[in-house]
Amino acid sequence: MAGRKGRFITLEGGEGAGKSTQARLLGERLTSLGLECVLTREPGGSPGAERLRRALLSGAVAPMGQAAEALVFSAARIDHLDTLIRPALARGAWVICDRFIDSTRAYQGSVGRLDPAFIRGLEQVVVGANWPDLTLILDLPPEIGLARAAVRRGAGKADRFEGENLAFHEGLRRAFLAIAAAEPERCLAIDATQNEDAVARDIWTCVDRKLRPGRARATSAGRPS
Ligand code: Z5A
Repeated sequence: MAGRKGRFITLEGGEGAGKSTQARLLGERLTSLGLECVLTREPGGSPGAERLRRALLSGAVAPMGQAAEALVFSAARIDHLDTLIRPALARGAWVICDRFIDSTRAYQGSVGRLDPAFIRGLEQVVVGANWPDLTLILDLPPEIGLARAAVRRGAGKADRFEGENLAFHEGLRRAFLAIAAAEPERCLAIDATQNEDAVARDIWTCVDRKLRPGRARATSAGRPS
């Protein structure tokens, strides 16, 4: 992307896979190297997109159909890219985003059965040149992820997606693994059944090998201010 000095990392996977936990741990590690790190999420991440998140997760958009839902996720993404992600990358920050465009491919595309040409069109229009440098797909059997999410939720109500059946979540797992297999340069599947520390270690190995954050720090420290 023109004017991009920072790095863009996304975390993807099913419900309760540990994306938010690992985004936080990775952010702490990058910050400890002296890098500016922006932690964000989708749907949401900017005030406008957070308003659309509430509508999407409440289930208010679902009756309008899969295509309408994909368009609302896209509207949220446009605002998020315009107001948060692109400016952060332009000033050299490392952006870590909990879910991004691959969630649209998996949820609305593969499982929602939207026409792949429609999904590709959204990717071109909404994401354009702003593809992640690295996408980490946290993989685990959906029963484990749903059980983790249920413990965390306690007596709270399941949202629009948490309430779907096991076959839906198994389809998602296959969809994310297919994305990882199709785009090995950008994506890596991580075994998310391990404990938090072991998952964080695998993620760091991958980030270090591909994006060399230590070298980025040395380069920016040597740059004239
Ligand atoms: N969606 C879509 O359809 N299309 C799109 O384009 C986009 C999204 C962008 C957003 O939900 C929903 O929107 C999402 C897809 C859809 N649907 N769902 N379901 P969300 O943001 O509210 O929820 P989520 O993205 O699924 O994340 P989550 O449920 O918050 O899970 P997580 O971030 O992967 O996990 P976590 O919060 O880090 O951990 C969950 C619990 O497990 C917690 O208590 C942790 O302490 C525990 N945990 C974490 N790691 C471990 C390990 N390694 N071992 C044991 N326990 C662990």
